[in-house]
Amino acid sequence: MQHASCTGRTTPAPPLDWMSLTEQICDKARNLGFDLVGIAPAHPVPQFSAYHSWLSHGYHGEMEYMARSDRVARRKDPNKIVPGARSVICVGLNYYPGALPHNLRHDPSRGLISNYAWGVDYHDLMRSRLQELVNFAETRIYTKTGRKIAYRVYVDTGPVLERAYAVEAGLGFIGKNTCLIHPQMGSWLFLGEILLDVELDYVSARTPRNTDVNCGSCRRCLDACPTGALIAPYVLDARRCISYLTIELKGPIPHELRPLLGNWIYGCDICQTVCPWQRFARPTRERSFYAQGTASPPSTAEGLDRISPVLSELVRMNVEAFQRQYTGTPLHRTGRHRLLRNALVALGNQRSSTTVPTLTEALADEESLVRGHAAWALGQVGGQAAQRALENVLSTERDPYARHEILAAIDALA
Ligand code: B12
Ligand code: SF4
Ligand code: SF4
Repeated sequence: MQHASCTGRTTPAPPLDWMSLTEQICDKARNLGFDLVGIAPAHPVPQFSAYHSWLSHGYHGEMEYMARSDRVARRKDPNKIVPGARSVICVGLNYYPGALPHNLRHDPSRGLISNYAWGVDYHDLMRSRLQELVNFAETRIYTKTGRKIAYRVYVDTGPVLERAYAVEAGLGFIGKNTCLIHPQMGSWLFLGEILLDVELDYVSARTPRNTDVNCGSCRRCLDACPTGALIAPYVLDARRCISYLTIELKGPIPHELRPLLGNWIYGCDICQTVCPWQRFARPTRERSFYAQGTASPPSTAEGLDRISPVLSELVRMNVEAFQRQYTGTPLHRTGRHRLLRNALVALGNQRSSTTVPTLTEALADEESLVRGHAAWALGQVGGQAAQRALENVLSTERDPYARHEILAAIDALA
């Protein structure tokens, strides 16, 4: 296995002890199961201006945490997070759980869930391992110097441009799909960091192995994105991205984008699946990233139903069933109502009259978001039964949003 770590120094060599400490940290990270590890100086990254421009165009949509001024300042300068920050230990963890069997991948009656979400939620898993890594470093530094260190551990949710630091640490390059790609592993990688106020032996981001490779003239991801969210190479308008629409967006999914979602109900893998660098991807050693009860490739019926659920069964799921099925996985974050919202869009896109009874039931759901999307789906399916179901609930529906959807669907059928 290739590690983008502990090679090719560009900064003046620090004292020998720190060099060996760096090597020990890298070894420990690998022993903890991380596939990639590297160290970047805790300087502002050159990509900060790209992030700034991204915000100024409003591409972050409703992700206000991306634009809060205190967060922006921290993304610009890690010293605002850890005063005196000198190093960023960056790790990558392969999450590839194998491919979905072909018949399920192409079955429109089932929903598609991004492969990063098939198993356990990566946030806690990676954070606790990074904590173990920093405990290890802290003990060694304290033994050598008697000094306590200041640090922060982040996985995804912190105010850090994770991909940019991963590049600086030599973990890979940024593709036109905006993902961090490792030339020997592809991009099915989670990232995490430790910011600390200790100057380690920085691993060069610019090792020959990683700078000689990039996307070249390829643009498969841009051409394959169903919603046109990759508006230019390296620029993603999150407001159009299926991942944002199905996971981050709290309210209704914009009408004009619903037909473009196909049967994706949680996240989207298209711009990565089409990428030629993914031919190097190998299934992860981390068993907990496989769907419960499955091996790679996923095999048991229970596991398959969880990662590729039958849509009409999913929209009948009550809160208890949702908790049973998805607690501990990333899907739990969206809550039942948003997962059902997404599934109803997928059912609308399926346009099958066999789904009318299920959609009619969903018109009585306790959540107006669900009722509204059920109405839209009935409008897409069409036919007399769908029309009758919509007209029947119009007199009793009191929620303004759901009423609006019902009226729009009736109009569409007229
Ligand atoms: C907000 C967010 C999203 C948003 C916006 C994504 C985006 N591309 O901006 C949404 C909800 C859409 C999203 C989707 C996904 N996300 Co997300 N997301 C984040 C988050 C929290 C912040 C990303 C961010 O800062 N965006 C702002 C843009 C401007 O920054 P950027 O994405 O880093 O883009 C850089 C490049 O574009 C580069 N750049 C810009 N111009 C140019 C020009 C050139 C020539 C070059 C070389 C580079 C370059 O500079 C930018 C700044 O660093 C990070 C975690 C974190 N704290 O960083 C995870 C993160 C990026 N997401 C991750 C994942 C796994 C996903 C999904 C795959 C999940 C899924 N399957 O649905 C998709 C992938 C979609 C995609 N193509 O990006 C991983 C990515 C791992 C990797 N290998 O890259 C991260 C790092 C989380 C983690 N800790 O593992 N995500
Ligand atoms: S995740 Fe899907 S919708 Fe988002 S940019 Fe990639 S292909 Fe487009
Ligand atoms: S699909 Fe092509 S353009 Fe897109 S990230 Fe992969 S190599 Fe780059």
